[in-house]
This record gives sequence, C-alpha cells and structure tokens, in this order.
Amino acid sequence: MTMIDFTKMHGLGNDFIVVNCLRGEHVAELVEATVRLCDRHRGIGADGLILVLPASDADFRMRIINSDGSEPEMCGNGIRCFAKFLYDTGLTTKTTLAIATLAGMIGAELTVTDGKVSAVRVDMGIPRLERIDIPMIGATGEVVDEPLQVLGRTFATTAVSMGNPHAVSFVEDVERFPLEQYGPLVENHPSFPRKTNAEFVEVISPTHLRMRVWERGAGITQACGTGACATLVAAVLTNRAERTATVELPGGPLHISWGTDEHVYMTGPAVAVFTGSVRI
Ligand code: ZDP
Repeated sequence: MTMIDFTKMHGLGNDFIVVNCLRGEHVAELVEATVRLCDRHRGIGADGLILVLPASDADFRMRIINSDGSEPEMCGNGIRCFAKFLYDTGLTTKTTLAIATLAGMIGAELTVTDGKVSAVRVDMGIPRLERIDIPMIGATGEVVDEPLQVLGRTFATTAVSMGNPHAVSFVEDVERFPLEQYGPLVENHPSFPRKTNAEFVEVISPTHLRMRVWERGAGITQACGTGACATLVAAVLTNRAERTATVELPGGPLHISWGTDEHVYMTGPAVAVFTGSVRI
C-alpha cells in the first residue's frame, strides 16, 4: 500500500492535486491513478494532477495530467499553483523560477505576502499561430476568424497555440451560450488532430473580455490560464482588444498582456485549500 501526500490547490477555481515527486518516486503509479484521484465523487476531486519533478536544465519540471488521464503540454493556472507550492512549502526560496514543461521553459515571478505566495506572473512564451503548430488541418497560414462549422452553426474561429491548442470564437452573449453542447463538438472537431480547448468570448470592451471554456480532456472548468492568454491573442489579432486586457472567467479575472517582446504574460492568484494523504 502506497500513501501519497498531496496539496489540493486552485487558480480561480481551476483545481489541482499537487504532489511532490522530487525524489522521483511513484510517478508512473500516480499518472496511472489520475482519473481515480480526480473523480469528484469517489476521489479527491480535481481538474488535473500536477507532479513536481526535478530538472537538470531548469529549477523544476512540471507535469500535468488532465482529469481524463491525457497529458497536455502546458497549464497556465496550474503553473501558478505549482510555483506557490514550491515556495510555501520551503522547497525553494527563489521568487523567480524557470520551470520546464512539455511546452518549453516557462518563467514565473512570485508575489509574496506575509511569507506566502499570493499571486504569480507567468511568462507564457510566444504564441504560435501557424496552422500546423496548433495543430490544425488545412492550408498553411494563420487561422484568424475562419469559419468553423459545428452542428448547424458557423463560428468565426481564431486558432492559437500556447503550447496547447486553443480554438477561440467570439459570441454575442457568453452567459447564455450553450457551452455543454458546442464545447465537446469543437474539442473533437476533425480539423484538430490533437483535439483542442474551446473558448467562447464576449467583448465587453477593448480591455475587458468575458470568456467561458470547454477544456480538452476536462470539460467545463472555472478558468483556464492558457485559454485566457489565447483569448487575448485572438482578440488582438481580430482588432477586438488592446494588447493588455482583463480576461474575466467564471472563476474570476486574469490579467493578460501581449508584450512588445511578443511574449504573453499572465498574472493571477493561486490558493492552497488543504493537504492530505491518499492511497494509490
Ligand atoms: O490543453 C489541455 O488539454 C488543457 N485541458 C490543459 C489544462 C489547461 C489549464 N486549464 C490552464 O489553465 O491552462 C490548466
């Protein structure tokens, strides 16, 4: 019987089970147990499992597994939780971290209040816009306001990779948009060979976007950090927003800025909810 210590955390209600695997133990068993651990009725309950791993080329390495067991390249809300976990538990004293992910190296700047991390600013890197980099099927070039047919509806979709794929569509009234109906159809649309996260966005003003997300491998979540970054990029590309804006998600706001260095910066909170020990 193996007991694993974990911390339950969230970033704007996008929730994760975070486990210290710095000694390299039980990684395969944990990955294999992800679906069970993330189950909201029979497990701890979470949108994903985050593993804290050692890295030779960075301060730490992050792996994230979605609640359905698939492994995405990156996770914006998760990486803020990851950084807070490291600092608050004393695993690092640095307030600037280089974190290795499947989407490459990610930089995080920690804001410390009363000895604990309250917010994290993450350098999410340069968004990739070429169709093949999403990846999305079709002719070369960028995918900007391109018609995507789903059931009887046509969305004007902009595709952005933040390491993971996003299909961003602007709608009139995001509150009333039937996300549970269209989300899974966009996620599994044949144009996206690795599936996609699906964002639906209402423009409140050029500095205020309201977004709801259907996540690849997780379904409706309260927030998606990479999705908020993709949303801002898509809104700038289609002249709907300025390069710095607030993206309001069901779980709360994220501040996103697409810098003159072409990197996207995301600032938001991270919260530790409880710690526990679970059998895997
Ligand atoms: O790309 C995917 O499969 C996403 N479900 C990964 C998780 C993204 C996340 N919600 C985020 O904040 O970027 C954690």
